[in-house]
Amino acid sequence: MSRRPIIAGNWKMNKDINEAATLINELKPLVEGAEAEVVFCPPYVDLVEAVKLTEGTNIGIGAQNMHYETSGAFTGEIAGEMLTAIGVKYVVIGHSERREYYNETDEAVNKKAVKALELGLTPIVCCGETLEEREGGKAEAKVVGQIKEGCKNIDDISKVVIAYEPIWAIGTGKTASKEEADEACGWVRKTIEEMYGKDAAEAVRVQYGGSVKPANVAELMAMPNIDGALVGGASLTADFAKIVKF
Ligand code: G2H
Repeated sequence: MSRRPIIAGNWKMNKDINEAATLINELKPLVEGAEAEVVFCPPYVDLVEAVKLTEGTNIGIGAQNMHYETSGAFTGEIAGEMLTAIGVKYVVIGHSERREYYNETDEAVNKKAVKALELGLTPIVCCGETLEEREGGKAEAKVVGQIKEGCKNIDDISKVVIAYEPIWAIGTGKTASKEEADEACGWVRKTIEEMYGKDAAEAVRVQYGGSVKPANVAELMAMPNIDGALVGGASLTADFAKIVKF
C-alpha cells in the first residue's frame, strides 16, 4: 500500500502573530503543489490567523496540544472543540517536551488521541526514547510501551499519524541514522500490527522527528517505514519548503 507522505512543522513556542503571518505568506507559494501533505503547527495564539491565511491552499493547520475534556475548570487549557471551531485540522499529542515538562502520561495521550479522532482532528501522536534508554538497550521497549498505551481503543488507527522522535536527536543537531530511524518506525508499525492487524499497520503513517533538515530529509524519506517528518527548528524559516518538497 502506498502511504502519502506527511511533513509537519512543529513551531513550538516560536513566532508571534506578525512573524507567523510573514512566514506563512513566504511559504505558501513555495510549498504549493507538494506531493506530501503539508501541516504547520504554530502556537495557539496564531491559529486563527494561520487558518485564515492558508484557506484554499495545500497547507493544513495543527495545534501543538489539546485537552481531552470539552470544557471546564482547566485553567490555561484548550479543548479540541475549540480547535475544530476555528478550522484547525491536526493536533500534536504527547510531544516529548510535554511529557517531560508538563508530566503528560501515556494515559493522557490516549485520551487526547481518542478525543481528537472523535472530533475529526488528525492526531500526530509522538513517541520516542531518551539517550539513557537507547544506550541501555531499552529503546524498543519504551517505544512499544508508549504505542500500546497511547494508541489503544482507537476505532480507525489509519487516521492517526505517529511521530517517532528519539529525545536525544531533538533540537540537538544529532539525527538518528536513517537505519536507526527506520528500525524504530518499524517497531511502531509492528506494534500497530499486533494491536490492529496487518492492513492497519500498512495504512498508518509514521513520521520521523529530530533535527530533520533539508540536507537529511530525502535519505530519511527513502526508508521503507518512514512516511514523513515532524520538523522543529528547520520549520521556522522558508527553508522548510525544501523539506516539504524533498
Ligand atoms: C522534535 C522536532 C520537532 P527539531 O521535537 O517535533 O524538533 O526538528 O528541532 O529536533
